[in-house]
Amino acid sequence: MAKKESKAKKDTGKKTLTVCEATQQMIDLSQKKGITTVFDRAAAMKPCPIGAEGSCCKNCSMGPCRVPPSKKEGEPQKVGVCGATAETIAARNFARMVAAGSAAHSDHGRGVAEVFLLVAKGGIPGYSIKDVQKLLRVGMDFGLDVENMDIPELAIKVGELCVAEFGKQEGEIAFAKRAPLKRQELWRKHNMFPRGIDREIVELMHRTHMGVDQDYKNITTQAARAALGDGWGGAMIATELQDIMFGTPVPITGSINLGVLKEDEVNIIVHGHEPLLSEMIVVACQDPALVEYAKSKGAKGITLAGMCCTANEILVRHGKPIAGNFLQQELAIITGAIDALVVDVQCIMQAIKETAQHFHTEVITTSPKAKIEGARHIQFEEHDPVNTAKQIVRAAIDNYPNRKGKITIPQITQDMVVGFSHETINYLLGGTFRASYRPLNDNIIGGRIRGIGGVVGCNNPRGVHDDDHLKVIKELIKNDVIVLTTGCAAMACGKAGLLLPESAKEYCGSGLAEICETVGIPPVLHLGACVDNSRILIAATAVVKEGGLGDDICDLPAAGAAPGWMSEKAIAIGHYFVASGFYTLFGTTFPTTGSKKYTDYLFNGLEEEWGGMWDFEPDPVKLAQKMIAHIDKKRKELGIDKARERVLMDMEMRRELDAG
Ligand code: BF8
Repeated sequence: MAKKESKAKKDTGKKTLTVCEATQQMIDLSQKKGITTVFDRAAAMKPCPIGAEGSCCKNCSMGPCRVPPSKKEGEPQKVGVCGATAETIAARNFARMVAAGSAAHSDHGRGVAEVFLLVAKGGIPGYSIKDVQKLLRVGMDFGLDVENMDIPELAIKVGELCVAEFGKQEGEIAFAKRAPLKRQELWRKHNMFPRGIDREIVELMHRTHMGVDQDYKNITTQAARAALGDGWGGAMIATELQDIMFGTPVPITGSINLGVLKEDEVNIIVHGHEPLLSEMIVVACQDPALVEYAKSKGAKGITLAGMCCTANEILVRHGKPIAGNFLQQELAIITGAIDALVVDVQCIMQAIKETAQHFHTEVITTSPKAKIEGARHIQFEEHDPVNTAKQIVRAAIDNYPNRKGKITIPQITQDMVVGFSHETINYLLGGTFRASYRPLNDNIIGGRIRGIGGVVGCNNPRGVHDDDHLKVIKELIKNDVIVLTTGCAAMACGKAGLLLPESAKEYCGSGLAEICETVGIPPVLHLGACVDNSRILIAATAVVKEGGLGDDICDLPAAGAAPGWMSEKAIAIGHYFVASGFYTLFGTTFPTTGSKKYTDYLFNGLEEEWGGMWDFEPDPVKLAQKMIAHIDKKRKELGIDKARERVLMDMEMRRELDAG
């Protein structure tokens, strides 16, 4: 194995950009070569302060109107030309982020559902039904008589029902009925139970059009309905059907960071989000004929690595290595070793095409929804994914002899254990003989585990790459909070060694360390890609249903965070977490601070109405401490705070006890 990830770069007087040594090496190289990256562009372009705080309305051509907070005492707060108040404008901007984020996940889910239906009808070579147990469970959730249906018939029915969830006009989306009953009642009471996935997004866009909904609370409620349609709808459909087609993840080892690339092999990176094509590229890269073809071009073989959430998908199901997270996409090209950078949708910087001009790298777009000017387009043909995948792999191999200049791959990788689906957590943290959440609940009640933290989301060059995630998570596990992670946050943990069981000894409080040692799990559980935040909703619901920790998600000693968020999808996820009852903190920046009234509503007002609420804390350690304070508040409300006091022993005390 190559050299392990080490601590942050030493202070050289320059602003620290990353705590990932491989990333730092490539930033240095990019600067030496005069190639601009996201880090340079972020330094050169400061965020627009009015836009950043949600105080700019550009929803009609009477504006754009700017309504920043009044600077002087007594100065009246500005309103838009139409009279829209700062809180209405902030709410509209926020809601439109929710709409876009929900649309992104849900369109991913729709694509998966459509392909699933074709597979169920027997129409696509290469795909199959791998997890029959999950298919049966999903069928039951739709109220189907699964006992009297054969598997092909059931799969077709499930496919049809999932596709229909997107365009449904009335009723309630099916998977939201998996939530605790009390939560469902609350959604009904507040008129935020999603009817159909698309409908809620369309209605949200309508309501935020000029001159429609002008009540910030009402806008926020519809934003919740759209976001819940994402978390308990589009994203959950994506997760469930991907699991059924490609297999539900189980713990598997993998490795991460730019060092997974190989100088003497054809290197293909799959970057983006939807696993439909990447699953087939995994297969194509193992095709003996293509491996031979690669050798005929002088390469020793083919290395396939992932980037961003596609990386999480092929990692958790196939153990394929991850080249890096969001902020490493241009840096991978700068190694000079990428023969094809294959992208589909979401989180793909347009800059990769420009960066690739300096090297031989071929940027290949594959989705009709996401083309890049100047990039080669090989369309993913869902009726024939095997051939599309082979065509792409062949293109990468053909490009291998075109490499020019020196190859510079940072010799840094880190091993990790990933693939903790809800089903696996149920099994591992549950009973040896019968899978259940009982032992997990008992350990929370007994205080060995103080609570559950969900730490997810992006990298943002406005902060220090990976640093916020790691500081938050280390503070949580030090205080016995077990962490569930997804997306680029999960990759930050992987690079830092937090996804290894051994890390428990080094970083955890005594209670959590004991559990991790006994069960043999890392203190930070990698649950997958961003659509797999739906797994956190399911896990939280399972904890509620197991009993002893309240009867709704908002009763749990749990909290969520996205310390380095940047995308609209993150806002959608945050809003469905809040509407599902979680206290949810974002770092870096918060998009409504231009309106104190609106921000107060999100941070304080919502708790009374929904049980969950938003918060913002740019300091990662303080952010973690706020999560812990919330967890302790919930422990107190549940009457289990005393239990924890009895087990509050640090490592020193344990050693003394052992010695005594
Ligand atoms: O969906 S964490 S930067 S890769 S948006 Fe994007 Fe953010 Fe990464 Fe995955 Ni999620």
